[in-house]
Amino acid sequence: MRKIRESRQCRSLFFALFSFILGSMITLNLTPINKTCIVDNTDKEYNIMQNSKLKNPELIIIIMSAPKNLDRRSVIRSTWLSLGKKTGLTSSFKFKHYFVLGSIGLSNDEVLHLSAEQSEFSDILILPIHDGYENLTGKVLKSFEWLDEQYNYGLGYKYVLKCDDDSFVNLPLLLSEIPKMEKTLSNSNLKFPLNLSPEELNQFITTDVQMNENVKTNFHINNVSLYWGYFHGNAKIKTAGKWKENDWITCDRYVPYALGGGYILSKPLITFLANNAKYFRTFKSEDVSVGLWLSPVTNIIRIHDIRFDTEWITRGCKNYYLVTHKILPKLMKTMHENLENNKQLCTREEEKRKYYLYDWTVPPSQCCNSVK
Ligand SMILES: *[C@@H]1O[C@H](CO)[C@@H](O)[C@H](O)[C@H]1NC(C)=O
Ligand SMILES: CC(=O)N[C@H]1CO[C@H](CO)[C@@H](O)[C@@H]1O
Repeated sequence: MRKIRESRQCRSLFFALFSFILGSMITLNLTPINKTCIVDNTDKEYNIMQNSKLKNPELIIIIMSAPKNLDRRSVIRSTWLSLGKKTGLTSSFKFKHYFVLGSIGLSNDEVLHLSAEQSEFSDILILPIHDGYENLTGKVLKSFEWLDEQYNYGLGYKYVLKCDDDSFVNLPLLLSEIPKMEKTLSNSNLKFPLNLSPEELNQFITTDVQMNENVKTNFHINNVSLYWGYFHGNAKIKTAGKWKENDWITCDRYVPYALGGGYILSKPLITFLANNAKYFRTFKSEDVSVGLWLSPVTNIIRIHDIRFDTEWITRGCKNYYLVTHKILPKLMKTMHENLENNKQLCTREEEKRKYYLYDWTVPPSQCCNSVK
């Protein structure tokens, strides 16, 4: 009797998993939820891009989510993603998004709900890892590995934006700002500080260039990678709480990193991270980890941009924001309406926290004082 029940459970689980797969998302093994039912899908050709009409988006957006956060995903789909899609129709700069979840340890109920969500939207990247804060870094790294692998199966892209399911991305603006930034950098001839055009970019960004001589003398924007977000250079090591780091021995502070509410990486950086994934130490904070992992990489331009409101708490609201973090669903709806009706993000611009323009000419300990 017991056995029969088990095998039935097994079968229904299998069907759930199967519809998951039909939902067209799985490339790696969907590691079994129950050890007795192993679904081993090692066929790399079986990948989610085969059902995709959009083969080569310029930008991939990965949104870290959690199985239970359906409401957040729904609001994001109906707000900033929907705006982005409208813009994408006319823009030559295309994007594609994935919500990223871990599949191990999900309850049957969660699997069923996710299967339904997946078959409706086909936009969930399900990774064979435990979902949760303890391994957010592993989850981000695994996403990079997956993205790198997919590149060879038709998912071409130039940039990846990593954000969270409480980040609001002003996609219409971002989709035009990325090519603009490329152009600005191209035209700069690497004379830094940048002789920026459009001029007003100066008030938003500061940059640092690490480049080999041969690339410098024959500069082409395609030869360099961008690491773009809101940087921190003198952050203290967390010694308590959810983000406590037990094993940080690198130095007295974290090394410069772009804050996790949203940052952009060029494709070669994704490849570098994916190729070396097994050698990296994973720290509690994924953004801190990415900063460390990328610290020795050359041919890279770090762009500190105050239009990334990506700290642990929002700095307020400015219409120039490209990404704003720690935004609740209700406010997302308001921002969406504002953008639709007034082409402006904020109901009222406000500044709750000061920002700084990162100073790349001084040691990191003095990077971030120039509060405006
Ligand atoms: C964390 O995620 C990585 C995937 O990048 C995985 O290999 C590792 O086993 C995970 N660790 C834990 C404790 O779940
Ligand atoms: C050093 C290097 O890789 N230079 C390349 C930069 O990009 C241009 C255009 O894509 C190439 O022609 C160069 O060889």
